[in-house]
Amino acid sequence: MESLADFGLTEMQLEIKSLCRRIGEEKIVPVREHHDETGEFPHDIVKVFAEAGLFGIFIPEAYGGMGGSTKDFVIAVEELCKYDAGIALALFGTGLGTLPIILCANEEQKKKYLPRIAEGTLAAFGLTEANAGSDAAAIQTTARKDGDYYVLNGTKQWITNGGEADIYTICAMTDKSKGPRGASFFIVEKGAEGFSFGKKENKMGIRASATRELVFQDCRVHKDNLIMGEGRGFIVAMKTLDASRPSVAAQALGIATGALEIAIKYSRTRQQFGQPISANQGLLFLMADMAMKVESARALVYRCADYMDGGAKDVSKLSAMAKCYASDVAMSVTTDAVQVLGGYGYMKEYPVEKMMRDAKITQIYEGTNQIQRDVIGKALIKEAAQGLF
Ligand code: COS
Repeated sequence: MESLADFGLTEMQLEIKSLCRRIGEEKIVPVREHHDETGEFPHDIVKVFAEAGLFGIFIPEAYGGMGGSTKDFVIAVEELCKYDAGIALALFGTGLGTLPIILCANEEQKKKYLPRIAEGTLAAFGLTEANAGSDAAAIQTTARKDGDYYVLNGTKQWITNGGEADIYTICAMTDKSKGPRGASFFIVEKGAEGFSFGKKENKMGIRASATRELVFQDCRVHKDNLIMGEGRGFIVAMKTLDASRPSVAAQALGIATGALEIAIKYSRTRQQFGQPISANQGLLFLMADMAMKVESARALVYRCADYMDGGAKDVSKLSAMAKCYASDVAMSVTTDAVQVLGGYGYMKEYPVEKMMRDAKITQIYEGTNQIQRDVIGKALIKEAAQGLF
């Protein structure tokens, strides 16, 4: 569905959109049910993403990428997620895993890792643990200095692209006594001694995506792979999440748009009482409300991307707003889409029930929507205290 506003998309963004639409229709739609049912990782589609250059969008030109903007990436993610948010997650989960390197790594680290990722090597972000989700500073994984190396011990949980990615950005405590100021970020490669993969999760939605434990048992990581310096890990994590939340917002927006399109098309063809069900005002108004929510979420997500692309540093509030609002919209719109399709909507014959399951995670990961509201609320109080309004 074309948005009422054109949002001033550039030539390049329109090209990205149509490329992703083609990949969605031709490559993703025929296999999405299979991946949803089996939970099999979509290696073939990842290759398609790589060949189309989609991994290069978020990598700066100097390191072999396209040097695309946040908005370029948001548009790609939105479009792909109209078709399957779990499959597309291989791509933007890599974006999340790469952000600590793009935003905070030194020149050597960038030169070593970013060109590989631009070509389609998967990356993953390892922060969460069994007892450290919203309370990100409570992580227990440790990194003990030993000569030129750090020795990592601990287990990361629910890691997107876990087991499939080759490059991992991992948060571990170099000094537990310092709380958030004792955390540090490391780049760890698959195959490193003492690094293995644990339980693979069986999920409600985004089932094509691999979500797995990462296990570190005396895993030695060279000090050259420390990002930014000891004690800066929490800052790396927060900067990364601020920058990546618009991608989750775009994922939610894509899911909502996909479900809305299916609901509208279905309502024109499904006949009851001798007329299409779209002739009933009850459903027509419901779809109008769904469309208003999607349109306003898109305006907020694009506004956030434009703000970030303008070089703004204080992005936490807007990025949290975009993620929180778009994901709440996705949950509500997909639930209503199932309602429009009625009994058919509840069956696997149409993908709206899958979209409803996929939407749920967007309210939970990369910071629950309760955490987003906390971030937004605290930012508002800070602005008031600074006399900004
Ligand atoms: N950017 C840069 N620095 C930030 C920051 C941000 N957005 N938010 C906090 N910080 C800094 C603070 O300035 C503070 O630094 P100093 O110690 O130098 O003063 C430090 O980080 C700790 O901040 P704070 O005390 O606010 O930390 P809290 O433990 O209260 O946590 C929240 C703050 C809840 C916002 C944070 O833990 C969070 O985002 N949690 C959700 C994590 C998440 O998204 N998990 C999902 C898994 S990852 S897919």
